[in-house]
Amino acid sequence: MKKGFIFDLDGVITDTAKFHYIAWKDLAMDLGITIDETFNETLKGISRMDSLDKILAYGQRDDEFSIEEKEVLAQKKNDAYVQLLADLSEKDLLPGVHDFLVQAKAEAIPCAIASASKNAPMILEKLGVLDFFGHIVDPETLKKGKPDPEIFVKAAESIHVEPQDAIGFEDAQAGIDGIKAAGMYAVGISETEILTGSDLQVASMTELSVEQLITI
Ligand code: G16
Ligand code: MG
Repeated sequence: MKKGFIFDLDGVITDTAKFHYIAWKDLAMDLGITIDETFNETLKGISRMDSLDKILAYGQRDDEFSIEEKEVLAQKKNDAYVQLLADLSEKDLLPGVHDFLVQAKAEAIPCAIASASKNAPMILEKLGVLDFFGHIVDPETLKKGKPDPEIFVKAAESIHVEPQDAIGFEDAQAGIDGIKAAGMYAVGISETEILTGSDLQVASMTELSVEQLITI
């Protein structure tokens, strides 16, 4: 029997990758670096500063900026990103998510968020689903990002569920690797990518039933 659910945000609950992409692409362009959608795939699930480092390395400008200058660049990207989220609402939930959260609540299964995004609380509020989550792990408290299991272990602790009794939901390979390293059951959600090591993969949450999953 499974007793708790742990969700990634971007790519599982909503698709904010397209907004991250616009904001990073504009910032990169200001720095004379051109990124495309294929490169953007490598930024999914990666923290803000690690994403900036990857972009600077890609443009061979990684040795040119001090930590303070990089903080300014990361802040500039985030300001643009947050502006792009202004109209985010319930209509931006990915298919099947709302129904799944309602089912989990009906079965009294606690839910937590394990996202690298510092904007997660604001995004969940705009999506109208904040109240479904018992806890949102603060990424500032982490020593290591995904694929390290730390964020998933913390999420399980926060809802008082043992890792082996938890199910993690992820759209990125680094996330699936983190869930498995934490000793949890991993559900991969992607229609385009094969998520290696996931215990179950679906194209969208519409294919999932809480009643069936908790008996695993
Ligand atoms: C998300 C995105 C990443 C982003 C990260 C940090 O991760 O996939 O592209 O860089 O959050 O976001 P922020 O700049 O808002 O703190 P996840 O873990 O929800 O897939
Ligand atoms: Mg994700």
